[in-house]
Amino acid sequence: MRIDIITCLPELFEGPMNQSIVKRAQQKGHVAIHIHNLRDYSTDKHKHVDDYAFGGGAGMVLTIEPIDRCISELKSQRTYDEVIYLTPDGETLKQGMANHLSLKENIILLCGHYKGVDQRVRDHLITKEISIGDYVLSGGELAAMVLADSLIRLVPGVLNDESSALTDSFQDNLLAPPVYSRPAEYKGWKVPEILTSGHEAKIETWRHEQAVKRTQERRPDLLE
Ligand code: 6GU
Repeated sequence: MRIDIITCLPELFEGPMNQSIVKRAQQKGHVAIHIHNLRDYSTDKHKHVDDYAFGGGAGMVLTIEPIDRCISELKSQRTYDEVIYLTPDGETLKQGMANHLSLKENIILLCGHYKGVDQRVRDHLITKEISIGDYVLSGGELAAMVLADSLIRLVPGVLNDESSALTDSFQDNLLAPPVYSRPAEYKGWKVPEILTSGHEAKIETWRHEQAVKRTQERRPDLLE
């Protein structure tokens, strides 16, 4: 999978995209992440990528020209399955959407900023609009990283069997069951006996029961 990210703040991606699972996924060749600085596609001498909104009102708007130039250049090099705009008024990201998108070959993520982007970008260049939840972030960058991380861990080969994405919370509309590690007793706090019993089938049943219980208590909406 190849992910091209278009942003005015490329430095933000340096840390999160170069650690842990996402770093290893790139090193192993499962994913390639390319960050593009929108300013590099501006033609004016001050490298502006935003301007005042027609009709007035507070806040600057990302203009269509640099965005179109960047997306057109990328599209001339390969075919993209989706051109995604991260925006609070997009469709809310859920595990099902992540599963679906993780099967794509090439995607572009456009990070908005300021008061948003010229509507013509959304009407003519974007194929999908995604939000990561009902709250407002200062820009689409953190949302793009959240989306990218959620996709990358699902790409076959990225996770090993032990940390398989299939046992994650939400994967079957259930939250994950509690987990424990050594020591079996600490300050008198004991690990549930079943987990140290060695009965594999019983442990599986227990884990499923715990997952259902936790989901009923914390997220009953997932069971509806
Ligand atoms: Cl995608 N962008 C911004 N700016 N805020 C958000 C968001 C996206 N998703 C939730 N809040």
